[in-house]
Amino acid sequence: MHYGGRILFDKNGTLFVSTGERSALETRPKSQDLGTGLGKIVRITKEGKPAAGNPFINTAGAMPENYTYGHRNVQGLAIHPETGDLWENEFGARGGDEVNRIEAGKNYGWPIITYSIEYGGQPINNGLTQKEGMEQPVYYWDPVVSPSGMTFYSGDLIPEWKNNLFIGCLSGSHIVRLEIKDNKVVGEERLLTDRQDRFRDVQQGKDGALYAVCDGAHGKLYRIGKNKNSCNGAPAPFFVLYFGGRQSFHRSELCYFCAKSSRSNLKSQIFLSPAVLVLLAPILSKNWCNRDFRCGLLNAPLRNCLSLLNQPF
Ligand SMILES: [Ca+2]
Repeated sequence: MHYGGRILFDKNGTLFVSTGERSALETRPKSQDLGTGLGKIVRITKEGKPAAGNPFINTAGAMPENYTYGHRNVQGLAIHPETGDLWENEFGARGGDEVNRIEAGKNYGWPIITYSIEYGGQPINNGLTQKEGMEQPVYYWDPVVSPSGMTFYSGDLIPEWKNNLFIGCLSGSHIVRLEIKDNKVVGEERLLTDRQDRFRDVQQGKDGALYAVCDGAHGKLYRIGKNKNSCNGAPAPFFVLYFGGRQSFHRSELCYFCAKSSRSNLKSQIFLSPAVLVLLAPILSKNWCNRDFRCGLLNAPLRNCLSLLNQPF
């Protein structure tokens, strides 16, 4: 429980790594202890050394790798494409899942301040939510969504989503889209709420579409792109292709549908066998929806599809 474990390179090749506080009452206070690596975001070189300029390098007793502290379980890291700021999401306990903008050396409060309560219902630290010297979250959820991997959208395929933050959600079973202005969240939409999948990560592909992976016995890879044409009269619908199965297509289903957004206003939904869809793909791509529809996706094992993701290495 609560190992964090998200990693992200910045444009200089410096590595951010998130660590959890292990979810136990006795390890929880370590989030505030700069002498440990629990409940932190650390910043290191490719060789594993503390990165130059780290905020606690000259602090007695502090681990020089530490970059920020007071985190519970950071599952998402992403860099804003315009500001270059690092953002994160982390789990609260019951209530209080957070989105934070990360600044070097700052204390993000756990477990001194939080908008969550214990899973059993008791307050945490007498319900304290604010304290001087500790950062407030940019945004938080109550009830929780269990935020996981996330990315800012910087592609050209869906211009209206530029610089929006997309977060895969586990217990929430959807993808959150956050509109951000002046470092504040000004809008939230929940995508694919009707799929009932646990979204583990969402990343932008080289083609400008978003790709999301789900865990569970029927793990799926979703591709979310924009439909250039109107489908069934729906204005500017989005096109979603997904396939499921246990790392193969033997148990796959393919779903092909158009919707204005993630909401359950599906205009059409057709289930086809993979073989049939491969045959139809060139026709569908030309006449139906998406100029970037790729047959290759359908023939490739899941691991090859994942290699399409544009990981920032
Ligand atoms: Ca916090």
